[in-house]
This record gives sequence, C-alpha cells and structure tokens, in this order.
Amino acid sequence: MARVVIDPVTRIEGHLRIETEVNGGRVTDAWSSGTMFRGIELILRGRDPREAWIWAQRICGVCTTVHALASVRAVENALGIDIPDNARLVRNIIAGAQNVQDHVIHFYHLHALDWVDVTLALKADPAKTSQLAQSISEWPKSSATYFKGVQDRVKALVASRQLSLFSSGDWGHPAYQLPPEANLLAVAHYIEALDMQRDFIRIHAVLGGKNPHLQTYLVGGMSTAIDGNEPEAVINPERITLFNELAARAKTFVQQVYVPDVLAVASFYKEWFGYGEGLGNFMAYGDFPSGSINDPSDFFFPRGVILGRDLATVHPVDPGKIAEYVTHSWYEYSVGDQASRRPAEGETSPKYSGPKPPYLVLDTDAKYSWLKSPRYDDKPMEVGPLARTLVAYASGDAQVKKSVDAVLAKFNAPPTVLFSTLGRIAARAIEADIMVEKLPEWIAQLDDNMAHGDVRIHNGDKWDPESWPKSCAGFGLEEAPRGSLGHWVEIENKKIVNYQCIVPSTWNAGPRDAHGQRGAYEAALLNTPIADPERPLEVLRTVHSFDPCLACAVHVVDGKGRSYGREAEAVPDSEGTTSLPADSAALYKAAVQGGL
Ligand code: NFE
Repeated sequence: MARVVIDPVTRIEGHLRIETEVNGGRVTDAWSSGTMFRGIELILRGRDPREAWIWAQRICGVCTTVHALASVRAVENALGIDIPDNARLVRNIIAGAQNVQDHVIHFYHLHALDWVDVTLALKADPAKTSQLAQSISEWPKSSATYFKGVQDRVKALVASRQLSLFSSGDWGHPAYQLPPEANLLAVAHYIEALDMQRDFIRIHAVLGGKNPHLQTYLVGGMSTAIDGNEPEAVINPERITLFNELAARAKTFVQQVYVPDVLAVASFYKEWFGYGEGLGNFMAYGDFPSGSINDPSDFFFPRGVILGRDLATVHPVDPGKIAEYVTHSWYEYSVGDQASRRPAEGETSPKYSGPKPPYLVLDTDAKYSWLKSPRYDDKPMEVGPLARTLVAYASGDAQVKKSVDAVLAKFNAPPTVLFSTLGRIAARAIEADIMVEKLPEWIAQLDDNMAHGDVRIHNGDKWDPESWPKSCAGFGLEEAPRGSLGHWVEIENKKIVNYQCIVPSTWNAGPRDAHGQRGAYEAALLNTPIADPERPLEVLRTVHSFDPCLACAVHVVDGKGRSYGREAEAVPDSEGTTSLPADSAALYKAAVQGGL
C-alpha cells in the first residue's frame, strides 16, 4: 500500500492537494484538501449591498464575472427587485459567453495534456495528421503544410530546452495512448484555442467594459446603455453585428474543432468511460432565465437533482436543504463541528489544526481542508456540466437528448457511461455546443427589443436604501461553468451583516462530512488505475475532469484561529459610508500575516 500525494495540483485555479491510497495498482481511498485561504466574505461585511458584486467577483479570475451575477441576484432577491428584459438578455449573453470560453480553455489548456503527449507530436507525419483532421472535421486549417509548421514550432521549443507552457509534463507515461498524429492535431488546436478564446471574449470587453471582472452590473439591471440611434451607446446596431460575428466564429470553432477533438480523443481512451464515476448524485440549480429569475420552470438549463444514478426521476431543488459541514474542515461551528449549518445562518470561524506548512502528511482522520463540505438534504452532490447535462437529459430536454444520444451512439454505449471521467469531458463539449447555438438567439432578442424602442436596462425602483426594509435576506443561484453557485446575503440597516458563498468547486472538492461521506473528487478517484505511483497521471485525469477552482472554493482563515463571527461591526468613515470594518480589517491582516 502506498500513499500517493499530489500537491500542488497544477493546471487549475487555486491550491489543491490530493492524497490517495494506492493498492495493487488502484486507488482505494482518496482525500481532497484545499490549502489556500481568501477573505472576500469578510471584506463584504459592513458594505453597501449594492456594491457587493464588485468585490464578490474578485473571488476568482477564471470563472470571472459569475460571482458578480450571483451577488446582484442575491441582493435583488433580498430586496424584491425585478430586472428589465434587456438586462436579463445581457446577463445571459455574458454568462453564456463565459460558459463557452471557460469550457474551451478547460479542454485545451487545463486538461488536454493529461491525454496528449506533446513530445509524441514530434514523431507525427504531418500528412497523416492532415488526413486525420480532414476525416473528423471541415475545419480549414488542416493541410499537411499547416501541421508541419506547428510541428516545427514545437521542435524549436524543445531544441531551446525551454518548454514553456509544455514543461513538467508526464511525457512518455505509459497511460498516454494517442498515436503521434492525434497528438500533433491536439497540439495545433491547443495553440489555436489560445487565439479563439481571446477573440471570443471581446463580447465581455464590450458588454462589461473589460475582462476579466466586468464592470457593468447594477443591482436592478445593468449599466450598459442600449440605444439603436446612438453610436456612443454600448449596445447599438453596430455592436449587435460585432456580437453576432464573435458568436459565429465561436460556434464554428466549437463545432468544427472542440467537439470533434473531444470525440476523437475519447475514442482512444474509451476505458475512461468506466473510471471516475463518483457519487452518482447530481444537482443543478438551473440557469439562463427566459423570463423571471423566480420562474425556474422556463430556465434554458433546467433545475433538478438526480439521486443514486437514477435518470428516471428528477427531484426538485429546495434551497432550504443546502447546508455545510466543517467536521473535516479547518473551521469551528458554535453548534459543534458534527452539525451542519445552512448558508443563511452560515458561520466562517476558522480554526487551523493541521501541521505547520510545508508538511508531508495530513491527518485525514481529523480536519484536513480549508473547504467546507456542502450537502443537499445531507447528501454529497456532484455539480457542473455533467450534472447539468444529466438533469436536462433526464428532464427530457430535446436538444440535450439529441446531443447526448448522438455521442452515446458513436460509442455504442448506454447513458450510464456518462457517470465517468470521460462523461464529464463529453458533457462540457455538449454544453458548449448547445450554448453557441443559443447565444445568437439572445443577441437577436436584444436587437429586437432595441428595434422596438425598448431600451430599459435598469430598474431603479429600489435604488434608494430608504425604501428598503430594516432587515432582509436573500440568495442568488446560478450555473457557473463549473456548476451550481449560490450567494446568500443578510442585510440590516442598509448594510451587509452576513455573506456566504457556496461555489461549485466546494461541492465537488470538499472533504468528508460528519457521516464520513466523501466529497465528489474523493468518490470519483476510487478504483482509478495507477500505472506508476511516482507519476499519478491517472489521478490528475479524473480531478481535472471536474475543472477545479480552489480560489472560488475556500473561505476565510486566520492564522491565529480567531473568529470572523457576526460580532465585528461596520465602521462608517467620515463620509458616512462604510468600508471594511476595523475589526475585520485587523483580522484580515492577521490572516495574511499568519503565515498560512
Ligand atoms: Ni473560480 Fe467558479 C466556476 C464559481 S468555482 S471557477 O465555474 O463559482 O468552481
């Protein structure tokens, strides 16, 4: 028996440590540990809820902007604010574009090198690569000359001995199974995807003023001026043309490069439809409203829960059943660490009890992560593209069913193969494929509203805090690229008194709970084959298939173990506005200086 540790896991956002127990060439147990802290919830306390989104979206720069949307939704929910249709459409376009860009980046830049041996690309015959490319897609960059050029670039990189973005790979590992020609094809598309994602995300630069961290949200709508007769407006006919061009180019790339590549790579690794299954429980809050955010029945991505791999039943989502454990997390609860707490009454009281970093071993029987353990109805859940796809599939969504059935037919496989590492990768590609079809519809609706003179983009009815109740609370749910995201806010006397986020990677990467139930990564790693314990590439394949983001997933820590409870009060400055509460500022400084 060997304890195989990967720390840090790279090609992710944030700091993740995976410990596995390997017996007879298989993973027999696994533990997932978030080893980093952040302090956004703390920074938010005492602030004006209308500005929460600006801070909240700094939680992460990978799933950029998703926390801004969850935040404005939470505050709008607390204050009972509806947004104009144009704001709904702009938010859908922004979030949809984020979904596509994130999935493309994940497959090529964060995950492909688990399956693609860059060094083997050097041995490929460019003419045969060209034949392969033309056999799977109409994408025009497919000549032998083109692939020879890519190969020469990689050769020059290797000759320079500075492998740059291709350094520290497990090159030559026996688990790599692609022929040299497929490796060269994937490397070419890796490079092309860098350009594609940069070009496409100009949608954010226009609609959000910049990317990452868009600047145009408002509680009650958006601040993007829309006017068909105004050349200076952010949204005008010229910009609609630009959005359509960007969306069309992304659609071509997704459908002619990304989807065919996923299918081609999967065809060489079919056994990975049998590994990485995980919990068998899936949850999606659903998203992309067609009307009101309060009517999930017409969301483009449906809402639901699937339990125990049963695709015959989609259970409704009751947000009141969401709670978090800290039994194995470096926090304490006033109600005891065996109990769970709902986010509306959430506590963020850090208490580090692990070894002093750097450490070789973690006591995984005790507390071992900065992530909490979210549970739905006391059950661990997988969230993300696979969960969304399964919920849509099981709900009878015609478009998703068609796409999923086409993939299953290609591999002559039943739907149960989706419960796997490759299932996650395929679901992400299916989702991007569906999203690039949908984006032009939202752009057209925006254009149509503008043409009919509807230029409302912000509902200012409750902008004045004097119109707010003395105290209120709300939550905002969303489907971020990595899965179900929720922000919970409590407002008193016009200020935030408590703010909690439960993000996708906390659901997936969280540790065991009080009942010993594993989190999604931990469960998915069981039974993974390991060819070489010194180079556990196969572990990375399954962990990366979730697209981890630990920056999103962690909460606040204090190296001195002090509480960030609600006792810290907001301190108004001389202007009467409230910045970081003094006590919180001191605690945050202590956390940063605490050496953790
Ligand atoms: Ni930082 Fe994120 C997404 C959110 S966490 S990447 O998508 O919310 O998994």
